Amino acid sequence: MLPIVVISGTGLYTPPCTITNQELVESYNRYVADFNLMRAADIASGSLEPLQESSVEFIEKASGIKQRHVVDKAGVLDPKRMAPSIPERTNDELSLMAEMAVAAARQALDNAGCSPEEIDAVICAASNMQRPYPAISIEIQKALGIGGYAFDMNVACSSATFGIEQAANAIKAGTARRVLVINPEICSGHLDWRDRDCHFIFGDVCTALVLERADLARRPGFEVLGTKLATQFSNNIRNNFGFLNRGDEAGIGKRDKLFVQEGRKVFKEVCPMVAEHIAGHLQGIDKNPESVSRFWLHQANLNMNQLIARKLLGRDPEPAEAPVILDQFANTSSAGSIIAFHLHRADLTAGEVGVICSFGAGYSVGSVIVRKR
Ligand code: CO8
Repeated sequence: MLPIVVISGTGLYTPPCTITNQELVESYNRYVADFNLMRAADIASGSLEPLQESSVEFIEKASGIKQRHVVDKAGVLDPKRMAPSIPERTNDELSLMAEMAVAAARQALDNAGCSPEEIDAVICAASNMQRPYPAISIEIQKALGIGGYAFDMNVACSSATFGIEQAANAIKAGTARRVLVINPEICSGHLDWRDRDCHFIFGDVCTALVLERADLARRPGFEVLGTKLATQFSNNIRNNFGFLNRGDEAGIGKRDKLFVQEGRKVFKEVCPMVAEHIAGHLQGIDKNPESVSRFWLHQANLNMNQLIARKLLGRDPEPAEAPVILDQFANTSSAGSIIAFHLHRADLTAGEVGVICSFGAGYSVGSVIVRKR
Protein backbone atom coordinates (compact mmCIF):
# COMPACT_ATOMS: atom_id res chain seq x y z
CA MET A 1 0.00 0.00 0.00
CA LEU A 2 1.25 3.50 -0.86
CA PRO A 3 2.03 5.72 2.13
CA ILE A 4 -0.34 8.57 3.04
CA VAL A 5 1.20 11.98 2.32
CA VAL A 6 0.45 15.05 4.43
CA ILE A 7 1.19 18.75 4.17
CA SER A 8 2.39 19.28 7.72
CA GLY A 9 3.81 22.80 7.65
CA THR A 10 3.76 26.08 5.74
CA GLY A 11 5.81 29.28 5.82
CA LEU A 12 5.54 32.75 4.32
CA TYR A 13 8.24 35.35 3.80
CA THR A 14 6.88 38.82 3.00
CA PRO A 15 9.29 41.56 1.84
CA PRO A 16 8.99 44.57 4.17
CA CYS A 17 8.26 47.21 1.47
CA THR A 18 4.74 47.76 0.19
CA ILE A 19 3.51 49.90 -2.70
CA THR A 20 -0.10 51.08 -2.55
CA ASN A 21 -2.08 51.66 -5.74
CA GLN A 22 -1.95 55.40 -5.00
CA GLU A 23 1.86 55.39 -4.82
CA LEU A 24 2.12 53.22 -7.93
CA VAL A 25 -0.22 55.40 -9.99
CA GLU A 26 1.47 58.63 -8.88
CA SER A 27 4.85 57.32 -10.01
CA TYR A 28 3.46 55.93 -13.28
CA ASN A 29 1.65 59.16 -14.09
CA ARG A 30 4.84 61.17 -13.46
CA TYR A 31 6.57 58.89 -15.98
CA VAL A 32 3.72 59.49 -18.46
CA ALA A 33 3.93 63.28 -18.03
CA ASP A 34 7.73 63.24 -18.55
CA PHE A 35 7.43 60.96 -21.59
CA ASN A 36 4.69 63.00 -23.25
CA LEU A 37 6.64 66.23 -22.63
CA MET A 38 9.85 64.75 -24.05
CA ARG A 39 8.03 63.46 -27.15
CA ALA A 40 5.71 66.47 -27.49
CA ALA A 41 6.85 67.22 -31.06
CA ASP A 42 6.13 63.64 -32.26
CA ILE A 43 2.77 63.67 -30.48
CA ALA A 44 1.89 67.06 -32.03
CA SER A 45 2.83 65.81 -35.52
CA GLY A 46 0.60 62.77 -35.05
CA SER A 47 3.46 60.27 -35.45
CA LEU A 48 3.17 59.13 -31.82
CA GLU A 49 0.19 58.49 -29.57
CA PRO A 50 0.53 60.12 -26.14
CA LEU A 51 0.73 57.69 -23.20
CA GLN A 52 -2.45 57.51 -21.10
CA GLU A 53 -2.50 57.85 -17.32
CA SER A 54 -3.21 54.94 -14.99
CA SER A 55 -5.85 55.13 -12.27
CA VAL A 56 -6.41 53.65 -8.80
CA GLU A 57 -10.12 53.18 -9.55
CA PHE A 58 -9.39 51.10 -12.67
CA ILE A 59 -6.89 48.89 -10.87
CA GLU A 60 -9.20 48.12 -7.96
CA LYS A 61 -12.24 47.52 -10.15
CA ALA A 62 -10.45 45.40 -12.78
CA SER A 63 -8.35 43.31 -10.39
CA GLY A 64 -9.24 43.77 -6.70
CA ILE A 65 -5.58 44.56 -5.95
CA LYS A 66 -4.94 47.32 -3.37
CA GLN A 67 -1.21 46.99 -2.69
CA ARG A 68 1.78 44.73 -3.34
CA HIS A 69 4.97 43.82 -1.47
CA VAL A 70 8.25 44.30 -3.33
CA VAL A 71 11.91 43.60 -2.62
CA ASP A 72 12.84 47.17 -3.65
CA LYS A 73 10.38 50.04 -3.57
CA ALA A 74 12.60 53.01 -4.47
CA GLY A 75 13.76 51.58 -7.81
CA VAL A 76 10.25 50.60 -8.88
CA LEU A 77 8.75 53.99 -8.02
CA ASP A 78 11.55 56.08 -9.53
CA PRO A 79 9.99 57.32 -12.82
CA LYS A 80 13.44 57.38 -14.41
CA ARG A 81 14.14 53.74 -13.51
CA MET A 82 10.89 51.78 -12.91
CA ALA A 83 12.64 48.51 -12.04
CA PRO A 84 13.78 47.12 -8.72
CA SER A 85 17.37 47.82 -7.76
CA ILE A 86 18.90 44.46 -6.82
CA PRO A 87 22.69 44.71 -6.65
CA GLU A 88 24.42 41.51 -7.71
CA ARG A 89 25.96 39.56 -4.83
CA THR A 90 29.22 37.64 -4.79
CA ASN A 91 29.21 33.87 -5.31
CA ASP A 92 29.92 33.44 -1.60
CA GLU A 93 26.76 35.28 -0.55
CA LEU A 94 23.26 33.83 -0.49
CA SER A 95 21.28 34.91 -3.56
CA LEU A 96 18.17 37.01 -2.94
CA MET A 97 15.85 34.18 -4.01
CA ALA A 98 17.60 31.71 -1.70
CA GLU A 99 17.54 34.25 1.15
CA MET A 100 13.76 34.64 0.85
CA ALA A 101 13.39 30.87 0.50
CA VAL A 102 15.45 30.10 3.61
CA ALA A 103 13.28 32.49 5.69
CA ALA A 104 10.03 30.88 4.45
CA ALA A 105 11.46 27.36 4.77
CA ARG A 106 12.52 27.87 8.40
CA GLN A 107 8.95 28.87 9.24
CA ALA A 108 7.51 25.85 7.41
CA LEU A 109 9.93 23.48 9.17
CA ASP A 110 9.06 25.02 12.51
CA ASN A 111 5.35 24.75 11.70
CA ALA A 112 5.78 21.05 10.85
CA GLY A 113 7.96 20.47 13.91
CA CYS A 114 10.86 18.99 11.97
CA SER A 115 14.50 19.90 11.47
CA PRO A 116 16.36 20.55 8.18
CA GLU A 117 18.36 17.30 8.62
CA GLU A 118 15.09 15.34 8.40
CA ILE A 119 14.32 16.66 4.88
CA ASP A 120 15.32 14.41 1.97
CA ALA A 121 14.59 16.71 -0.97
CA VAL A 122 14.13 20.40 -1.83
CA ILE A 123 12.08 21.56 -4.81
CA CYS A 124 12.34 25.24 -5.69
CA ALA A 125 9.25 25.82 -7.85
CA ALA A 126 8.83 29.35 -9.21
CA SER A 127 8.12 31.42 -12.35
CA ASN A 128 11.60 32.86 -12.67
CA MET A 129 14.96 31.69 -11.39
CA GLN A 130 17.67 34.17 -10.46
CA ARG A 131 20.15 32.06 -12.46
CA PRO A 132 20.13 28.70 -14.23
CA TYR A 133 22.81 26.95 -12.14
CA PRO A 134 23.90 25.95 -9.63
CA ALA A 135 20.20 25.47 -8.91
CA ILE A 136 18.60 27.87 -6.41
CA SER A 137 17.21 24.77 -4.66
CA ILE A 138 20.73 23.40 -4.17
CA GLU A 139 21.80 26.74 -2.71
CA ILE A 140 18.82 26.56 -0.32
CA GLN A 141 19.69 22.94 0.51
CA LYS A 142 23.23 23.97 1.44
CA ALA A 143 22.13 27.03 3.44
CA LEU A 144 19.76 24.91 5.53
CA GLY A 145 22.07 21.91 5.91
CA ILE A 146 19.72 19.51 4.16
CA GLY A 147 20.91 16.18 2.70
CA GLY A 148 19.39 14.23 -0.22
CA TYR A 149 18.74 16.05 -3.48
CA ALA A 150 17.32 19.33 -4.78
CA PHE A 151 16.08 20.70 -8.09
CA ASP A 152 14.44 23.80 -9.60
CA MET A 153 11.28 23.69 -11.69
CA ASN A 154 9.07 26.22 -13.44
CA VAL A 155 5.45 26.04 -14.53
CA ALA A 156 4.81 29.79 -14.09
CA CYS A 157 1.86 30.47 -11.78
CA SER A 158 1.22 26.74 -11.38
CA SER A 159 4.72 25.93 -10.14
CA ALA A 160 3.67 25.29 -6.52
CA THR A 161 0.91 22.76 -7.22
CA PHE A 162 3.06 21.02 -9.84
CA GLY A 163 5.83 20.94 -7.21
CA ILE A 164 3.45 19.48 -4.62
CA GLU A 165 2.64 16.61 -6.99
CA GLN A 166 6.36 15.88 -7.54
CA ALA A 167 6.91 15.92 -3.75
CA ALA A 168 3.90 13.66 -3.06
CA ASN A 169 5.02 11.22 -5.77
CA ALA A 170 8.56 11.05 -4.36
CA ILE A 171 7.17 10.27 -0.90
CA LYS A 172 4.76 7.66 -2.28
CA ALA A 173 7.56 6.07 -4.32
CA GLY A 174 9.77 5.93 -1.22
CA THR A 175 12.56 8.06 -2.71
CA ALA A 176 12.03 10.72 -0.02
CA ARG A 177 10.35 10.75 3.38
CA ARG A 178 10.02 14.51 3.70
CA VAL A 179 10.17 17.14 0.95
CA LEU A 180 10.38 20.92 1.13
CA VAL A 181 8.58 22.76 -1.71
CA ILE A 182 9.53 26.45 -1.87
CA ASN A 183 8.15 29.22 -4.10
CA PRO A 184 10.27 32.38 -4.10
CA GLU A 185 8.60 34.81 -6.50
CA ILE A 186 10.36 38.08 -7.35
CA CYS A 187 7.76 39.11 -9.93
CA SER A 188 8.87 42.77 -9.74
CA GLY A 189 12.01 41.79 -11.65
CA HIS A 190 10.09 40.58 -14.67
CA LEU A 191 7.28 43.09 -14.79
CA ASP A 192 7.27 46.09 -17.14
CA TRP A 193 6.38 48.84 -14.66
CA ARG A 194 6.09 51.24 -17.68
CA ASP A 195 3.18 49.28 -19.17
CA ARG A 196 -0.18 50.64 -17.98
CA ASP A 197 -1.98 47.40 -18.87
CA CYS A 198 -0.01 45.31 -16.40
CA HIS A 199 2.05 47.59 -14.10
CA PHE A 200 -0.29 46.90 -11.15
CA ILE A 201 -0.53 43.13 -11.40
CA PHE A 202 2.40 41.56 -9.53
CA GLY A 203 4.12 41.46 -6.13
CA ASP A 204 7.04 39.66 -4.48
CA VAL A 205 6.84 37.00 -1.76
CA CYS A 206 8.02 33.49 -0.88
CA THR A 207 6.03 30.51 0.40
CA ALA A 208 7.22 27.11 1.63
CA LEU A 209 5.56 23.76 2.37
CA VAL A 210 6.68 20.61 4.14
CA LEU A 211 5.23 17.38 2.76
CA GLU A 212 5.91 14.11 4.55
CA ARG A 213 4.78 10.58 5.24
CA ALA A 214 1.76 10.69 7.57
CA ASP A 215 3.27 8.09 9.91
CA LEU A 216 6.31 10.35 10.48
CA ALA A 217 4.40 13.62 10.89
CA ARG A 218 4.42 15.37 14.27
CA ARG A 219 1.52 17.66 13.38
CA PRO A 220 -1.88 16.46 12.08
CA GLY A 221 -1.64 18.59 8.95
CA PHE A 222 -3.65 18.01 5.78
CA GLU A 223 -3.75 14.66 3.98
CA VAL A 224 -3.21 14.94 0.23
CA LEU A 225 -6.23 13.09 -1.21
CA GLY A 226 -5.17 13.71 -4.80
CA THR A 227 -3.32 15.93 -7.25
CA LYS A 228 -4.25 16.70 -10.85
CA LEU A 229 -2.20 18.67 -13.35
CA ALA A 230 -3.04 19.87 -16.85
CA THR A 231 -1.40 22.02 -19.52
CA GLN A 232 -2.64 23.36 -22.83
CA PHE A 233 -0.50 25.59 -25.06
CA SER A 234 -1.44 29.26 -25.29
CA ASN A 235 0.44 32.38 -26.47
CA ASN A 236 -1.75 34.62 -24.32
CA ILE A 237 0.71 34.78 -21.41
CA ARG A 238 4.30 34.86 -22.54
CA ASN A 239 7.85 35.74 -21.54
CA ASN A 240 10.55 35.32 -24.20
CA PHE A 241 13.50 36.04 -21.93
CA GLY A 242 16.08 33.29 -22.22
CA PHE A 243 19.67 32.26 -22.59
CA LEU A 244 19.52 32.32 -26.39
CA ASN A 245 18.52 36.00 -26.49
CA ARG A 246 22.14 37.05 -27.03
CA GLY A 247 22.14 34.95 -30.20
CA ASP A 248 20.00 37.67 -31.79
CA GLU A 249 21.15 41.09 -30.62
CA ALA A 250 18.25 42.77 -32.44
CA GLY A 251 15.83 41.21 -29.97
CA ILE A 252 17.60 42.17 -26.75
CA GLY A 253 15.53 44.70 -24.80
CA LYS A 254 12.33 44.02 -26.74
CA ARG A 255 9.06 44.22 -24.78
CA ASP A 256 8.48 40.46 -24.97
CA LYS A 257 11.55 39.81 -22.81
CA LEU A 258 9.36 40.78 -19.85
CA PHE A 259 5.89 39.48 -18.89
CA VAL A 260 3.26 40.06 -21.61
CA GLN A 261 -0.34 38.91 -21.74
CA GLU A 262 -3.70 39.25 -23.44
CA GLY A 263 -5.49 39.75 -20.11
CA ARG A 264 -9.05 39.63 -21.46
CA LYS A 265 -8.46 36.40 -23.40
CA VAL A 266 -6.76 34.83 -20.37
CA PHE A 267 -9.74 35.73 -18.22
CA LYS A 268 -12.24 34.32 -20.72
CA GLU A 269 -10.39 31.09 -21.52
CA VAL A 270 -8.88 30.16 -18.17
CA CYS A 271 -11.95 30.54 -15.88
CA PRO A 272 -14.02 27.75 -17.52
CA MET A 273 -10.91 25.58 -17.86
CA VAL A 274 -10.20 25.86 -14.11
CA ALA A 275 -13.80 25.26 -13.01
CA GLU A 276 -14.02 22.12 -15.19
CA HIS A 277 -10.62 20.94 -13.96
CA ILE A 278 -11.56 21.21 -10.28
CA ALA A 279 -15.01 19.67 -10.79
CA GLY A 280 -13.46 16.76 -12.73
CA HIS A 281 -10.78 16.24 -10.10
CA LEU A 282 -13.36 16.16 -7.29
CA GLN A 283 -15.60 13.82 -9.24
CA GLY A 284 -12.63 11.48 -9.75
CA ILE A 285 -12.46 10.92 -5.99
CA ASP A 286 -16.26 10.81 -5.51
CA LYS A 287 -16.63 14.33 -4.19
CA ASN A 288 -18.49 17.38 -5.41
CA PRO A 289 -17.88 21.12 -5.02
CA GLU A 290 -20.59 21.43 -2.32
CA SER A 291 -18.62 19.02 -0.10
CA VAL A 292 -15.58 21.33 -0.20
CA SER A 293 -15.18 23.70 2.77
CA ARG A 294 -12.50 25.89 1.21
CA PHE A 295 -11.06 26.77 -2.18
CA TRP A 296 -7.55 28.23 -1.91
CA LEU A 297 -7.44 29.59 -5.44
CA HIS A 298 -4.59 31.18 -7.38
CA GLN A 299 -4.65 34.91 -6.66
CA ALA A 300 -4.51 36.74 -10.00
CA ASN A 301 -7.77 38.62 -10.13
CA LEU A 302 -10.71 38.93 -7.71
CA ASN A 303 -13.35 38.80 -10.46
CA MET A 304 -11.74 35.68 -11.89
CA ASN A 305 -11.83 33.86 -8.54
CA GLN A 306 -15.44 34.84 -7.92
CA LEU A 307 -16.42 33.58 -11.37
CA ILE A 308 -14.61 30.25 -10.90
CA ALA A 309 -16.20 29.72 -7.47
CA ARG A 310 -19.63 30.66 -8.89
CA LYS A 311 -19.23 28.18 -11.73
CA LEU A 312 -18.35 25.45 -9.22
CA LEU A 313 -20.95 26.20 -6.54
CA GLY A 314 -23.78 27.55 -8.70
CA ARG A 315 -23.94 30.61 -6.40
CA ASP A 316 -21.70 33.39 -5.08
CA PRO A 317 -19.13 32.00 -2.66
CA GLU A 318 -19.10 33.14 0.97
CA PRO A 319 -15.87 35.08 1.65
CA ALA A 320 -14.58 32.21 3.84
CA GLU A 321 -15.16 29.62 1.10
CA ALA A 322 -12.68 31.20 -1.32
CA PRO A 323 -10.38 33.46 0.71
CA VAL A 324 -8.88 36.50 -1.01
CA ILE A 325 -5.34 37.64 -0.29
CA LEU A 326 -4.57 39.39 -3.59
CA ASP A 327 -5.88 42.70 -2.26
CA GLN A 328 -2.82 42.84 0.03
CA PHE A 329 -0.27 40.84 -2.01
CA ALA A 330 -1.35 41.30 -5.68
CA ASN A 331 -0.56 38.38 -8.02
CA THR A 332 2.46 36.58 -6.56
CA SER A 333 2.41 33.92 -9.25
CA SER A 334 2.89 30.40 -7.84
CA ALA A 335 2.86 31.59 -4.23
CA GLY A 336 -0.70 33.02 -4.32
CA SER A 337 -2.77 29.92 -3.57
CA ILE A 338 -0.20 28.83 -0.97
CA ILE A 339 -0.42 32.19 0.83
CA ALA A 340 -4.21 31.70 0.96
CA PHE A 341 -3.69 28.15 2.34
CA HIS A 342 -1.10 29.42 4.85
CA LEU A 343 -3.31 32.23 6.18
CA HIS A 344 -6.75 30.62 5.94
CA ARG A 345 -6.70 27.01 7.10
CA ALA A 346 -6.41 27.08 10.91
CA ASP A 347 -10.19 27.16 11.49
CA LEU A 348 -10.96 23.99 9.51
CA THR A 349 -11.88 20.95 11.62
CA ALA A 350 -10.81 17.32 11.16
CA GLY A 351 -12.44 15.73 8.12
CA GLU A 352 -13.08 19.00 6.26
CA VAL A 353 -11.94 19.02 2.63
CA GLY A 354 -10.29 21.85 0.70
CA VAL A 355 -8.81 22.42 -2.75
CA ILE A 356 -5.58 24.29 -3.50
CA CYS A 357 -5.68 25.35 -7.14
CA SER A 358 -3.28 27.34 -9.29
CA PHE A 359 -3.58 28.43 -12.91
CA GLY A 360 -1.73 30.62 -15.37
CA ALA A 361 0.80 30.69 -18.15
CA GLY A 362 1.10 27.58 -20.27
CA TYR A 363 -1.87 27.49 -19.91
CA SER A 364 -1.40 25.39 -16.81
CA VAL A 365 -3.78 24.26 -14.05
CA GLY A 366 -2.86 22.30 -10.94
CA SER A 367 -5.21 21.17 -8.16
CA VAL A 368 -4.45 19.50 -4.85
CA ILE A 369 -7.36 18.09 -2.82
CA VAL A 370 -6.61 17.94 0.91
CA ARG A 371 -8.44 16.78 4.04
CA LYS A 372 -7.78 18.18 7.52
CA ARG A 373 -6.58 15.40 9.86
N1 CO8 B 1 -5.51 52.47 -15.72
C1 CO8 B 1 -6.55 52.94 -16.42
N2 CO8 B 1 -7.05 52.35 -17.53
C2 CO8 B 1 -6.43 51.22 -17.95
C3 CO8 B 1 -5.31 50.68 -17.26
C4 CO8 B 1 -4.86 51.36 -16.12
N3 CO8 B 1 -3.81 50.89 -15.40
N4 CO8 B 1 -4.92 49.55 -17.90
C5 CO8 B 1 -5.75 49.39 -18.94
N5 CO8 B 1 -6.66 50.41 -18.98
C6 CO8 B 1 -7.73 50.61 -19.98
C7 CO8 B 1 -7.44 49.86 -21.26
O1 CO8 B 1 -6.63 50.60 -22.12
C8 CO8 B 1 -8.83 49.66 -21.81
O2 CO8 B 1 -9.26 50.84 -22.43
P1 CO8 B 1 -10.19 50.78 -23.75
O3 CO8 B 1 -11.46 50.09 -23.31
O4 CO8 B 1 -10.35 52.21 -24.12
O5 CO8 B 1 -9.43 49.96 -24.74
C9 CO8 B 1 -9.68 49.46 -20.56
O6 CO8 B 1 -8.94 50.06 -19.49
C10 CO8 B 1 -9.94 48.00 -20.25
O7 CO8 B 1 -8.69 47.27 -20.30
P2 CO8 B 1 -8.60 45.72 -20.26
O8 CO8 B 1 -9.54 45.12 -21.24
O9 CO8 B 1 -7.15 45.32 -20.35
O10 CO8 B 1 -9.12 45.47 -18.74
P3 CO8 B 1 -9.66 44.18 -18.07
O11 CO8 B 1 -10.97 44.49 -17.50
O12 CO8 B 1 -9.54 42.98 -18.94
O13 CO8 B 1 -8.64 44.00 -16.85
C11 CO8 B 1 -6.78 42.59 -16.24
C12 CO8 B 1 -7.27 43.77 -17.08
C13 CO8 B 1 -6.90 43.00 -14.77
C14 CO8 B 1 -5.33 42.32 -16.59
C15 CO8 B 1 -7.65 41.34 -16.49
O14 CO8 B 1 -7.82 41.14 -17.86
C16 CO8 B 1 -7.09 40.08 -15.88
O15 CO8 B 1 -6.80 40.00 -14.69
N6 CO8 B 1 -6.97 39.02 -16.69
C17 CO8 B 1 -6.44 37.74 -16.23
C18 CO8 B 1 -4.98 37.86 -16.07
C19 CO8 B 1 -4.32 36.64 -15.50
O16 CO8 B 1 -4.84 35.94 -14.68
N7 CO8 B 1 -3.13 36.42 -15.92
C20 CO8 B 1 -2.30 35.43 -15.38
C21 CO8 B 1 -0.95 35.99 -15.45
S1 CO8 B 1 0.19 35.40 -14.37
C22 CO8 B 1 0.93 33.93 -14.89
O17 CO8 B 1 0.35 33.10 -15.44
C23 CO8 B 1 2.37 33.69 -14.65
C24 CO8 B 1 3.21 34.82 -14.88
C25 CO8 B 1 4.53 34.60 -14.24
C26 CO8 B 1 5.02 35.72 -13.39
C27 CO8 B 1 5.71 36.78 -14.13
C28 CO8 B 1 6.35 37.78 -13.23
C29 CO8 B 1 6.26 39.17 -13.77
